Amino acid sequence: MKMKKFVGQTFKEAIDLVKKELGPDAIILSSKSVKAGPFGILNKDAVEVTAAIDDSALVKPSEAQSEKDEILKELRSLKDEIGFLKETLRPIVPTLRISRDKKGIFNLLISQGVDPQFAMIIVERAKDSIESLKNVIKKDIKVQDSESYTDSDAMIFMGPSGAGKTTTMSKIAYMMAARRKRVSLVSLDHQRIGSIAALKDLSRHLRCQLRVIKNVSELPRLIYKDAERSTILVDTPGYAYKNISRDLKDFFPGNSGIKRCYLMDSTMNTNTALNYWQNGCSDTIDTIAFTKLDMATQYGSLYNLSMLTGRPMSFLATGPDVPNDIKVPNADFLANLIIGGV
Ligand SMILES: Nc1nc2c(ncn2[C@@H]2O[C@H](COP(=O)(O)OP(=O)(O)O)[C@@H](O)[C@H]2O)c(=O)[nH]1
Ligand SMILES: [Mg+2]
Repeated sequence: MKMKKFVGQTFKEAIDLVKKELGPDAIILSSKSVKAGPFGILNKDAVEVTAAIDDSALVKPSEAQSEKDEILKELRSLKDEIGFLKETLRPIVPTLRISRDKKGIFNLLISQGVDPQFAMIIVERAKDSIESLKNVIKKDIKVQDSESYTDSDAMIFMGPSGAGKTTTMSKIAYMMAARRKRVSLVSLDHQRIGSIAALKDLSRHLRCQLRVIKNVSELPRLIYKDAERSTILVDTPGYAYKNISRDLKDFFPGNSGIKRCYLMDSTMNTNTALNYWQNGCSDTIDTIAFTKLDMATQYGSLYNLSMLTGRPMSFLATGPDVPNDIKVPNADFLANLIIGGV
C-alpha cells in the first residue's frame, strides 16, 4: 500500500492531482484545509488530501501493455523452440509422430497395457474412432477355430505352474462332452496329488478314463490306442515344462494331430509372461489360451502376447468355476476386451 498527500487550491484540484498520479483506483483516506503557497510561503488556503493505492495497481496502462507484449514475445519464442525440439526429436521419439486427433486412441491403448510400439503401429493404421481401432485390432489377432481343435487326436495343456492348466482342461473336457465328443484324460502331473484328485473327480463325472503317466514316452502308445475313439486331453505339470516340451518335440515331431495349448495367466505383465514362454520349446506350441480374466484389470497384454507369440488364441478362462468359466473367443470379443470394453 502506498500513501501520499496531495495539496490543491481546491478539493477538486487536489483530487485531480491524486487521479493523475495514482490513477482512478486510488482511495481517499482523509482531507483537511491547510495553508499553502508558492515558494513555501504559507499564506493561501488550500486543501490537503491523503490518498492511498495498492502498489500492484500502480503499473501504468502503457507499462502493463508493454509487459503483455513482452510475455507474448517470450511465448512465441518458446513455441518456436518447442517446434524445433519436436522436429529434432521426431526420429528418436516415435510417439511425436502421432497426430493430435489420434492421441486419444493412442492413450486409450497405453492405459490398457498395449505395448507403446504396438500402439503406435495400431494408431497409424486406425482412424480416430473406437470402431476403426477395433477393426485394426481384429485384423491383427488370430483366433483358433475351436472345432478343428477339439477334433484333434490329443490336446496337451502346457504352461507355468498355477496358470490354470488342470482347471482349464477340466472345463474343456465338459465343453467337449456337451458337444457329444468323447474324451479321455491323461495326467503327466503325477506328483501333485491335488491335481490328480481333481481329474479323478472329472473322470467320474464324465465317465471317461483317466491315466496318470510319468513320462512323455508313454504318451504315443496311449494316443495310438485311443485316438480313434476319443480326443485325449493331457495335463502337464508346470515345473517340468522345459523337459516336457523338449520330449514332446522328440516324440511328436511336426504335424502329428496333437495340439499343444499354452496357457498364460492374464494377470501377469507382458514381459514376465514372455519370459516363461521363451523358456520352453515355444516353437512347438500351436495355440495360446488366457486364464484368470476375472482377476485382470486390463487386457492389453493379450494383444501384446498374441503378436509376440504369433499364435492363435483358443480359449479364455473367465473364473475358477468348472465347467462354466470358459469362453471360446472371437476376434470381435477380443478387440473389445483389449480396448477396455469401450
Ligand atoms: N480366478 C480364477 N482362478 C483360476 C482360473 N483358472 C484357474 N484358477 C485357479 O488357479 C489355481 C491354479 O489352477 P490350476 O488349474 O491348478 O493350475 P495349474 O498348476 O496350471 O494346473 C487354482 O486355485 C484355480 O482354481 C481363472 O480363470 N480365474
Ligand atoms: Mg495342474
